[in-house]
Amino acid sequence: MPDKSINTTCPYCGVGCGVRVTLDEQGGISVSGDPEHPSNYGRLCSKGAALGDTLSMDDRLLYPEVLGTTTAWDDALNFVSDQLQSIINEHGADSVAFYVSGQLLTEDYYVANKLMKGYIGSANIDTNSRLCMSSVVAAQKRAFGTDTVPGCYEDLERAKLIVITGSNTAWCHPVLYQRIVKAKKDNPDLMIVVIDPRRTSTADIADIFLPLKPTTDAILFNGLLHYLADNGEQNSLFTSHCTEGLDDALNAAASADIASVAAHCELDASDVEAFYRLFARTERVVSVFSQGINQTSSGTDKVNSIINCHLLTGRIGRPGMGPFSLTGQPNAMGGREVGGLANQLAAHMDIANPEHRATVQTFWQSPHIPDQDGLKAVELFKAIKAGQVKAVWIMATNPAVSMPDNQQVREALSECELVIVSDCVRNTDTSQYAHVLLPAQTWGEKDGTVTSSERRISRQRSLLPFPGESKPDWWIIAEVAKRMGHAEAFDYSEAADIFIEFARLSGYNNNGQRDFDISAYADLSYEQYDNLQPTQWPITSAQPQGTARLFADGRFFKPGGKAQFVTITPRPAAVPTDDQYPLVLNSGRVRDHWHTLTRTGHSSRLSAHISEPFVEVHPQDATQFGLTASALARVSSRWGEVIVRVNVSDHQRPGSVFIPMHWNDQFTSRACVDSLINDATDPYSGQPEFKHTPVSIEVYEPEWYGFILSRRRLALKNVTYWASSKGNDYWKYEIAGSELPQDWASCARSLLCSAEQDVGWVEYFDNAFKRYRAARIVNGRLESCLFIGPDINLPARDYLADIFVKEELSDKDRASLLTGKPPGDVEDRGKIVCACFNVGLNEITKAIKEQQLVTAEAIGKVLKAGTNCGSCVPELKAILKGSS
Ligand SMILES: Nc1nc2c(c(=O)[nH]1)N[C@H]1C(S)=C(S)[C@@H](COP(=O)(O)OP(=O)(O)OC[C@H]3O[C@@H](n4cnc5c(=O)[nH]c(N)nc54)[C@H](O)[C@@H]3O)O[C@H]1N2
Ligand SMILES: Nc1nc2c(c(=O)[nH]1)N[C@H]1C(S)=C(S)[C@@H](COP(=O)(O)OP(=O)(O)OC[C@H]3O[C@@H](n4cnc5c(=O)[nH]c(N)nc54)[C@H](O)[C@@H]3O)O[C@H]1N2
Ligand code: SF4
Ligand SMILES: [Mo]
Repeated sequence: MPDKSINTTCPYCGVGCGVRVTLDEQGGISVSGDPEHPSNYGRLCSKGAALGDTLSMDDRLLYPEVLGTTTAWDDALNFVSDQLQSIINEHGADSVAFYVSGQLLTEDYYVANKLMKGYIGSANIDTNSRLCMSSVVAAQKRAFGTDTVPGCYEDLERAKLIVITGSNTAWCHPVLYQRIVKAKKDNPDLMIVVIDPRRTSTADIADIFLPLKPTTDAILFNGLLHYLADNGEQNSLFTSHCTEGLDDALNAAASADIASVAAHCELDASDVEAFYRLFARTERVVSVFSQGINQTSSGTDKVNSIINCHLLTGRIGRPGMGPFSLTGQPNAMGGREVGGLANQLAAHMDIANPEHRATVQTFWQSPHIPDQDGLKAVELFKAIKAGQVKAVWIMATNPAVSMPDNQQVREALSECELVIVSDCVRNTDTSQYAHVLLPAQTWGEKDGTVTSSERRISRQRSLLPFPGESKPDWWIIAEVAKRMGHAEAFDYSEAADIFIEFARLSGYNNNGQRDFDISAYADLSYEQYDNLQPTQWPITSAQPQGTARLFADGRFFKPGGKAQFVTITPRPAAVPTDDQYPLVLNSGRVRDHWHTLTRTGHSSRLSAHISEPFVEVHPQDATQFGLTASALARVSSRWGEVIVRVNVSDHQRPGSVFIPMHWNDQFTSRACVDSLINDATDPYSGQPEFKHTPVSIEVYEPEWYGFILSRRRLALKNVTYWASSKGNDYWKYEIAGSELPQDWASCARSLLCSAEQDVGWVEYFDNAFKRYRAARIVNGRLESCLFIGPDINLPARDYLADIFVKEELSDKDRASLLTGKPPGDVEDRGKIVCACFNVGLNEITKAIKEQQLVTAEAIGKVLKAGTNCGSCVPELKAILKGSS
């Protein structure tokens, strides 16, 4: 069999990169960027490049389980449909709910929404996009009358100014960041403004960096609106013909002069003015934004404050300009298209609109269509806790980790009568609460479509045979629907059937009233669906090649066709800091991990960059709270507490700390940041305030520190802190304990092996200095090792990784296991910076020093670091700065 190449789409972020997967004769797989895909033209970031590593993951959910027992599909599906139906019969349709995800494919999402809204007859389907994009949805609908991103990626290359607000593009949308970096290289006049309380890697390319006080963005953009109007930048032709509400919006911004903005946002007035001047004099400006804007309790207003500035200047719908919401998940946009939120109907129609309700119901010929919004995510879990919602079906999301105040979510799930979880992974924090587990196919197996941040619909294609009895999500939902008595409406044999039905609905009764229209696909054959090329909606008979930009004609989708200025009165965060909780907790992502680690946590390559949860604090705060780098800290809020490693960095604002969102109970003892996060939400969108919770911080001082490397995954006892990460041939555990054990030898045995495996030990004790080292060598190979000490000064971990690879240990290796020092001829690589080529910090600093390297390119030439996906280039530059 010759090599076979399949084009598909990356399952991680909303950039939606095209991926080319080559399967060789031996069943091997290689992954590269699809050079023809218009999202990435061949590029991939570290996560996309490592997709091959996550294909044969451990811990897959392979068979349905009901009440803890593996069952046949038929029994599991009958159980689910019977239970749902009996709860509905007894308590009504609103007593059941679906909680779904922007990681479902459009086809899965459409079927879930159809079952809940049209056939069960409730609007209780909400999605993790509530946590992610809902403020943008609400804001775009307020401004444009439709949830539409007007522009496209090419605008980033055609812009003269890119304003990046609340987006760590370098780490979260890395391929777009690379496109911006290239655009700036090609056109040094391209100016970049980065607005973020933290100095992230994205700020590396900023001409102006504004580290504003958290949550004050609406003040900054109200000030910009005022400045633009004052300085004659209003596009009067556009505002008078194409917009409404300008006067009120301007009145509300009247007091936002530069001095007061600078004072409120805690910025230098000269920097604010420089930003305003640049925006005023640059016609082609794109305003990119993401969760720093969306995830606050005033997120919807913040988005509108940005859009207002584009409406005032008429900078929308034309090349190189416009507000640009970056979508988070691979199908955050597709989910909105099919009406996956509790206040929407399919194909961009609204529950609140009677004509839309009639259109959808008639098209579906369904028994029901809700006329009231369903419960939004945070309300939904509260309603479960209150016993109002008695059954929930969770698909492709991990709410026990990712919801704010997740302790409440866990309690709600533990008290819920029926919890059904469809996932591809067996053990997640959420699956612990499931009565029914349904094994879903995942990326590489499933087949369908996703829509990227620029409205581009791309195919995810199946490449591999699926493992065990896993099934596509749409199939699982349709089978339950059939058993609930709706066989005809859910009679799909392929994903294509669903997509075609959806395409027909998008054109049904449309007549140009809804911009989401993909009716050109209404009559696709299976073959055409298979070959679908990445295309931006609307895709109609008039524009079968798709549409790069909307609103160029100044026509919007509000009644009367005009865009709406929204009057913005900036609001502070819902819960202010106080003496007890004086610091602002900010949370978000790291470069190489994806959300709750269910996939990237199993890749050693992706775990090398940052392998442990941390809290990042400014040096000033570190001094004030007595924290030292690499020690452990307890961070507490009114909602919970975590124990995490301390990073000290002047990239933080004083008074603010940052903890990543990824770590959870499968990987750590107590580091789930959402246990700290308040559950305040935005009043328009229901999106939670993940970026602002008051916290306190204190040193966490255990009696001992240590780490373990082990070939097997361990269930650790007798430690108060642990954080695990995947290495090449082992799992690494950073550990700490609050009590010294009576006897280290027996403690080590209880940590590392069962009684019958108790062989092969070599050990070293130094009781006076509370040091203990041990290794188990089985059949000549290192099976596990454990290093304990009284403080954080433990041996380097990285050289030990190389010992794990060896089939036979040398005397030197054995000695080094007990001395805790690399064998004389081995150097410690240091913390991994480049995940693609496994290049560590020590190697980089050494090369910089010895070879007098002054650019990231030069480091790349010598060590290859940064030359594949480029995601580490901002860090290489930071290292260069630090070593100059
Ligand atoms: N590596 C990686 N990439 C991802 C993901 C992942 O898990 N890992 N997830 C994907 C998903 S679903 C999403 S939604 C996106 C998110 O992408 P981003 O929104 O870029 O990522 P975050 O890290 O959540 O937050 C962005 C920035 O907002 C800043 N911020 C906090 N408060 C404020 C504020 O008040 N004002 C301003 N202006 N900024 C503020 C934070 O400091 C942070 O740097 O990433 C996508 N891409
Ligand atoms: N503190 C804090 N919390 C946050 C955020 C933050 O910035 N700060 N960001 C929020 C945002 S923007 C988001 S998007 C959420 C993300 O949070 P989640 O959606 O909870 O995170 P994931 O780990 O992506 O969960 C996806 C789940 O689906 C499974 N899965 C993968 N593929 C498939 C499939 O094909 N089918 C099925 N059925 N299952 C599959 C995975 O194994 C995993 O269990 O987190 C939110 N929570
Ligand atoms: S930027 Fe990276 S994670 Fe996002 S779609 Fe592209 S390859 Fe995937
Ligand atoms: Mo997201």
